[in-house]
Amino acid sequence: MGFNTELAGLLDEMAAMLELLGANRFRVNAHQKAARVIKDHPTDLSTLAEDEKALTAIDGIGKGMAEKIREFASDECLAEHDELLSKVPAGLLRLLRVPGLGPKKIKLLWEELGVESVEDLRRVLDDGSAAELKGMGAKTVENIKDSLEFASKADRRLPIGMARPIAEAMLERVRGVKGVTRAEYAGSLRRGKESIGDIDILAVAKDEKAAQALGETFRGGDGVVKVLAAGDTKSSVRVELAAFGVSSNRWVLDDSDQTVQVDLRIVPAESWGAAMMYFTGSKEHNVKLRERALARGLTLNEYGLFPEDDEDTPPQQRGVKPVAGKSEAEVYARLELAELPPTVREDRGELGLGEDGELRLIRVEDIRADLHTHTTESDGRMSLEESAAIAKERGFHTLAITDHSKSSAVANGLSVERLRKQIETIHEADKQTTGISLLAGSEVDILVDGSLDYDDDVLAELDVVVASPHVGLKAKPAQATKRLLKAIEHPLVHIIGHPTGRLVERRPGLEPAMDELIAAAVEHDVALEINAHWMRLDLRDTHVRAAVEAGCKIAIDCDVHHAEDYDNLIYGVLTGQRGWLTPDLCVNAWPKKKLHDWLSSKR
Ligand code: DGT
Ligand code: CA
Ligand code: CA
Ligand code: ZN
Repeated sequence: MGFNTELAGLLDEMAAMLELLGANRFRVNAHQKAARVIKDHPTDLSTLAEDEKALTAIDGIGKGMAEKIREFASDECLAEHDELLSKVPAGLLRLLRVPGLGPKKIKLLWEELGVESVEDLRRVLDDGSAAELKGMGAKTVENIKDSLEFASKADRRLPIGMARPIAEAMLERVRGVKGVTRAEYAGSLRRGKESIGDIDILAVAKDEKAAQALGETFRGGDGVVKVLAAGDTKSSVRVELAAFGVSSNRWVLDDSDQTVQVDLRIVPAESWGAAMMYFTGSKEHNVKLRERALARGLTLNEYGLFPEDDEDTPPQQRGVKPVAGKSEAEVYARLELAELPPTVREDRGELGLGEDGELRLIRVEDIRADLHTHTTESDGRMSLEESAAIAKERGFHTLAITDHSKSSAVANGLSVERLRKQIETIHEADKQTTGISLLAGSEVDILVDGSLDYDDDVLAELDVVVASPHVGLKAKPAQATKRLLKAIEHPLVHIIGHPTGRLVERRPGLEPAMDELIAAAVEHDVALEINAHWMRLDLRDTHVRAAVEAGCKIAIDCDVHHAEDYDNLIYGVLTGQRGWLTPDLCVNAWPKKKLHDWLSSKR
């Protein structure tokens, strides 16, 4: 684990412990915010540890937090964290992972009933003492019992590529119910996050009867293994991944853990926009919107944007007419904001987006080239011709074949001799093919010392060089930085493929000083890749954002091995959008001539 991730984890724990100990809200929030900012920061903050000015310049980091960063960098621990740990039983931290059980309830259970572990919790739920606590009640107890049953599985997140097909299938069921006029998914999935905690679906039903039928269909469908909630407007189930043809064997550590939660909320048609905004989140983005509404004398909730007043009963319950709420566009417009795409709603400064005119982030239909694909020559499953046919069908003007290099023995990497033959074959095929340009490339291994797997005279014969790390992915950050910098500085390299080698929810990969890599990539005119495969998404969103801010070129490539890998493009594009990527910086979105000119400028 890298410095940022580790420190963010400690700060999150501190926030929870502070809350359990009854510290003031402000302190709790400050720790949560700092954890989030640090986790998302593209640079390894230990490199800035002694530079208080640079640290405090980061939004969400004050003097106190800068000192903690320095302390963690020098001592590898935080005295305050240790001190808190001595006051809070360790078991309470585990209880925080039980869905529906926040610090408030845990505090109550701890103080009133001495609950300090999952076992204690089970006992007080079963013997009825929990239900007698003020603010608990039988229903809450039932909910916690249910959650507890799945608690061990609850902190696992599903990669977006596994969650999305399930959401699409559930949507299809929901839309098939008579009287359902509208249904979409919201939540982190709509925001295009790399991994998904649960799937959130919103629907509109034309009357009560339709709503009831909808609930029944949703809860009774194939693959539903557990119903967690069955209310008039909200249902919640767990579904089995396998029932949706989603194979999880490589992802799930625990064999029993093969399910994901799906929430359905039925919302009024006139609140559709407000509800989509609320349940799309992120929570932090919504907080910013509510503040903005208040500053304009308005109040925003999941039912709409209302004129503000100081009554206790929510406006929608008093028949107050909203000023906006039917569509997201209407709500954003009334708040004097551009209609922000879900992918940027993360409270990373997005309210300023589109202020000065058109907001134009990268889209799937902008992509006209793939520059990182494999064929049967190495570990791909398609021939050059098969792959070219698909690329052409997609309207691409260029396809580069980049099979593995000689060191990748497991991937049947090409010897120099085989590569030279392949270059000839590809150039010949290019002459025979109309409608698409075929380029001869290679995905060259970046060896552990940063040198490349072919000699320069061979590399110079290639139209495209993608240089990627495949082994030695546990190297220390400083070594990783050095290694990748060397590849970026190589004059024959066009693109750095999956720069960190991480796998979503499975392998952290390298943690180089991303800002140094980005600066070098700008200087040497190298593009950094967003590998669009949902198991990689590497660069990740926060890296893309830093790269875009520096004006670094980005490549979005599918790393095609199978025909269906072309369909992963959407995940790369969503990640690009989350990094505010515009088409002008994305080499795959360039017209053919511009792309080919750039490629040949390195020959
Ligand atoms: P996930 O499921 O962990 O990947 O992340 P999300 O963002 O899908 O979160 P989820 O499923 O808990 O809730 C969906 C959205 O609903 C969330 O992004 C914001 C909204 N929301 C849910 N609960 C709350 C809440 O207690 N307060 C506020 N302000 N918003 C909430
Ligand atoms: Ca969710
Ligand atoms: Ca949810
Ligand atoms: Zn590859």
